[in-house]
Amino acid sequence: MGLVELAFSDWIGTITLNNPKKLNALSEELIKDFCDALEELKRQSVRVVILRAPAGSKIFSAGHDMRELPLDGRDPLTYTDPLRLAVRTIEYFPAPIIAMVEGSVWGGACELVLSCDIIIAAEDVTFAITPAKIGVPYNISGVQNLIITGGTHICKEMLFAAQPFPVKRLVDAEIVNRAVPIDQLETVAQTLAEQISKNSPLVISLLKEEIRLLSTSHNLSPETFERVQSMRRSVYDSDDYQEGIKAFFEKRPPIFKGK
Ligand code: KGJ
Repeated sequence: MGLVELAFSDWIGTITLNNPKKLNALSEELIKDFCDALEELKRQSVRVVILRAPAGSKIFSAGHDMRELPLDGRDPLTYTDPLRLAVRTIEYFPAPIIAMVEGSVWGGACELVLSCDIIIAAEDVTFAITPAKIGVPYNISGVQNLIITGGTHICKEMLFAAQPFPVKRLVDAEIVNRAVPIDQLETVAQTLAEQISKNSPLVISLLKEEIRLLSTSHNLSPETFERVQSMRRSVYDSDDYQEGIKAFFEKRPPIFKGK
C-alpha cells in the first residue's frame, strides 16, 4: 500500500491518499492501494472509515491520472476503469466512509468524494468536474452518480462550465454535508466517526445498502436498460405479438399462448 496510508483504532479506519508528487492523481496503482486498504479494514470489521489527504494538502486529488488516458481510440472510461472500481468499492463497502476533504478536488476525484457516505470539507475547498474541459467522454454510470447526489441543474452547471465550485455552494445544494474551518476539520470528522462507531454496525450496514438501493432505483442502470430491452425484444419476436396484430385486423379476440 505504498500510495496510501492506513490506520485502524477503536473500530475507526483512516485511509490517507499519499502521493503528493503526483497530486494524488487516481492512477491504477493508487486505486489498487486504496481498494486493498478497504479490503484490509473490512477484514478487521471496521465500523467507519475516514478518507483523507495529508494535513496541509493544497490538492486533495487531481482526478483521473491523465497519463493513463488511452490515445489509441479505446474508451477511456470503461466498467473496469480504476475510478469506476473505486466508486463501486465505496458504494458496496459495508461500513460508512466519511470523506474528510482538505485541498481542491478535480475531475474523477469529485465523483470519488461524492460517492462517500458523508462529506466534511474545509471551508476553502473547491470542486471542479472537468471532462468537458479536457474532452473526455464521461460515462453514463459516472453521470448517474453525480445526479444522484445533487440536483441536475447544479450538476449540469458543474459539468458544462468545468470550473472550480466553492464548497459553500455544494453545501447549499446539499451535496456536501458540512464545510468547517480548517482547524476544526479533523475534530468534526473524528467526532462523527466516533458517534457512528458506537452504533450498531449491522443496522448501519443495512441502512447503507437500503439507501444505495433506494437512491438508484429511480434511474435505470445501463445493465438494467439492456435487460429490459432484451425482454422487449422477446415480446416483439414472439408468436403472440403476431397474433395480437392479426386478431386486431380480423376483428376477433386474440388467442395468446405465452410464446
Ligand atoms: N493526471 C496526471 N498528471 C497530472 C494531473 C492529472 N490529473 N494533474 C496534474 N498533473 C501533473 C502535471 O502535468 C504536472 O506534471 C504536475 O502534475 C503538477 O501539475 O509537468 P509535470 O510536473 O511533469 P501543475 O499543473 O504544474 O500543478 P499546479 O499548477 O499546482 O496545478 C494543479 C492542478 C490540479 C490545478 C492542475 O494540475 C490541473 O488542473 N490538473 C488537472 C485537473 C483535472 O482537470 N483533473 C481531471 C482529470 N479527468 C478526470 O478525472 C476525468 C474522470 N475525466 O473524465 O476527465
